[in-house]
Amino acid sequence: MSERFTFSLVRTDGTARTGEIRMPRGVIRTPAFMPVGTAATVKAMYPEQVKALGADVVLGNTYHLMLRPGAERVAALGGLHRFMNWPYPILTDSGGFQVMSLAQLRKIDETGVTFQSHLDGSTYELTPERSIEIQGLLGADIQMQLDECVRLPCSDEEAERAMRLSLRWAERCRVAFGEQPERAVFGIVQGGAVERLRVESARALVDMDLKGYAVGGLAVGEPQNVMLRMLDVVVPELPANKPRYLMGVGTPDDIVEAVRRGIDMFDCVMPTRAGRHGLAYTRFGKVNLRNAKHAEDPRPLDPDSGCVAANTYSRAYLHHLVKAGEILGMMLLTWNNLAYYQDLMAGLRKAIAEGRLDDFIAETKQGWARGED
Ligand code: PRF
Repeated sequence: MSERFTFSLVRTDGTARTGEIRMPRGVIRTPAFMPVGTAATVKAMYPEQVKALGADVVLGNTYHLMLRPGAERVAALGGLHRFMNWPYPILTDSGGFQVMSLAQLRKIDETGVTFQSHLDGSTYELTPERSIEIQGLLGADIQMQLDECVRLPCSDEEAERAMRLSLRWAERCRVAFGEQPERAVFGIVQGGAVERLRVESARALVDMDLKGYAVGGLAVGEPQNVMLRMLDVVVPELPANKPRYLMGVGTPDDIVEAVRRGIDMFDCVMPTRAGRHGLAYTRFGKVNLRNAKHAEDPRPLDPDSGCVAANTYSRAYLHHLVKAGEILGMMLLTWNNLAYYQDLMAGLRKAIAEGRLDDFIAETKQGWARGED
């Protein structure tokens, strides 16, 4: 049974939309949050658990997997889906962003980026063509163009140089990807915090007729209002009939505000990383389980959650596990956090379908502000 990669809108509510991305390995209900599975694992979670929470897609990383265990080895073992026992859609990031944040001795030029592995110092080269080749070897259903993301704040000249390089790399990725009806390669809008650069980047990518568009280079040090202003400028340039992905975002508040502005897909390490550092996301805001005030608190994180990690275990027990550095503490808090993020996305999809997104967001924010003590 082969099915082409398609996106269909189910309903809109203002600028926000809910829809479905279809491909042979499954359907992604949007707006979607993609748990991050950098090294072929969503850290501290079983794949079965990730799926049961309602995640339709996970993210993998070209950079990490090319270094270890290596893309050719994963391909020889039947691809990333089989390797990690996640038979559903996988999106892979292209590697450029991770090279810039993790690798040593990076050199970026027209050809691509050369860098030394953060694992053993050996030298690698990542070109747009090699990035697409690796993502193909992994078997990623949605592949990302190689791009250059600059940290903010930066000069307009620097933002423009990186944006134009990213456009040339987008075209090389499009050619390298070729015709693959069952899969997609997405372009990435860059341009720093400069509105005219963002518009130019979006228009040039739209001219390439890619199957989806990401907004990159945001949530890299700028205040939230700057990020949201860039979305207000970029989203109207993107075609309504293709998915839009805001990369590396974000907090629950960032997500609801981006959904309001028409973003369909998100990924972020926040729920998984925070879970390994004693932080729980709940309907009533963040709870730091390291805090001594939880030591004798018999209440669960959220008795009304459908997630066992949230509705069963006491805060006192979670506090103990975190203080004792027990693995189960990380597992339960990661589980709770991904459940919270997936429930939030389900709530957003339902609210859009019912035409009451603004009310849903207002109620959600009231819960965060209320706290619970
Ligand atoms: N480009 C790529 N991956 C990314 C980003 C980007 O700009 C970001 C920025 N928030 C996160 N992940 N390729």
